[in-house]
Amino acid sequence: MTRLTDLMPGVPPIETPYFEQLLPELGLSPDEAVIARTLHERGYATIDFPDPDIDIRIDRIKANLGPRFGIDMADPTSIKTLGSHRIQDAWQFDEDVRAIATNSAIIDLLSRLYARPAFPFQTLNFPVGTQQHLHSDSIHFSSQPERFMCGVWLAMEDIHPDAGPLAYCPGSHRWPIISNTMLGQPRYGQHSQNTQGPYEAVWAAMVRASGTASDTFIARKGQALIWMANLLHGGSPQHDPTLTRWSQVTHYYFKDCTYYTPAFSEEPLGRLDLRRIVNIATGEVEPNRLFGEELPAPTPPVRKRRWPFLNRKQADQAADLPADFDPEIYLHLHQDVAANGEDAAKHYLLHGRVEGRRYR
Ligand SMILES: O=C(O)CCC(=O)C(=O)O
Ligand SMILES: [Fe+2]
Repeated sequence: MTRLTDLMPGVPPIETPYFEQLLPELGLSPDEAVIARTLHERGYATIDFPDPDIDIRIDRIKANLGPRFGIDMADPTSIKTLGSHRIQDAWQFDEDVRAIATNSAIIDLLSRLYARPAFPFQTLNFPVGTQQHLHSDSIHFSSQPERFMCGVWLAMEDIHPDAGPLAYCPGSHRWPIISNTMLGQPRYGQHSQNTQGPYEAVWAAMVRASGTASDTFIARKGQALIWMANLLHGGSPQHDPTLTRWSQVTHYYFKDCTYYTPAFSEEPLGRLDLRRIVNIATGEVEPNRLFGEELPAPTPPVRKRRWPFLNRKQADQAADLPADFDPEIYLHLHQDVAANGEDAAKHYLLHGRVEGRRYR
């Protein structure tokens, strides 16, 4: 008999309408089945991060990344919200960030929940709350087939309710994935600073219409929350600016998909803003695949046009500039770069990012 899991390999088992019936096929322990059911029904699940060394890792990460944020962590009365608020892909220079992202128990669990091998592709480290608008990651990094993406948010300290805890809207993973087609806005190739701005009013309207109250994750240090591709989440307002809210988010994709940014795509016209995804566990690029066929690698022209100072190889390897990157602030923060008369964006793309330099 055909396994239910094989009926639609292009839908994650935990997102299928016949989830309960296929659950026994996933090879989960009773505890894992509870996680699967919670994900299916609510779009998120909390776990204790499965790493006996997690406390030591957290201490080392804070010691390594702390000074890069330009925040006075030692003084409990200092304002923590003024400095830089995130470091993307610190796994490139911090072994503990990388170890958390590549935790084998997490990868193994996700791989069984999604019936495809999972791999981490991006890390974000935050010392304070993000106060980000409720959003779905689906517009930033999605896949074809869709929904093969999830986030794992790790609390790196006990989270205070006034520190702007992670917020999320239970059940919203089942709401429509909003696309440019729905919004009637062509946006292919138009990378803008405000990627998710055009979608925020729609998400807010859906939340109001559903009557769903968002919840916050008042986590203990070492607890983690898994969110599914389309779950609305964000950072709640930080009421006490002297508090920190240390966390690490790792985003995972699954093998044999096409990885792209829907915010800058027009899917029905075949215009996908393909991503060049590096698997953190192997350091290798994961090819974009669909129906077993490999799609051509994303062409650098968009990047080359945006950054004419990069040669082809550099443009291929460069990540995106952070949406809130401001060249003036960057040069102000890094007098050595300014003194050499270097271009701020070029320096950041080629060196600053990997060195974990602040940019705001
Ligand atoms: O930590 C937060 O406040 C939200 C982070 C987030 O939205 C993300 O990493 O996708
Ligand atoms: Fe997000």
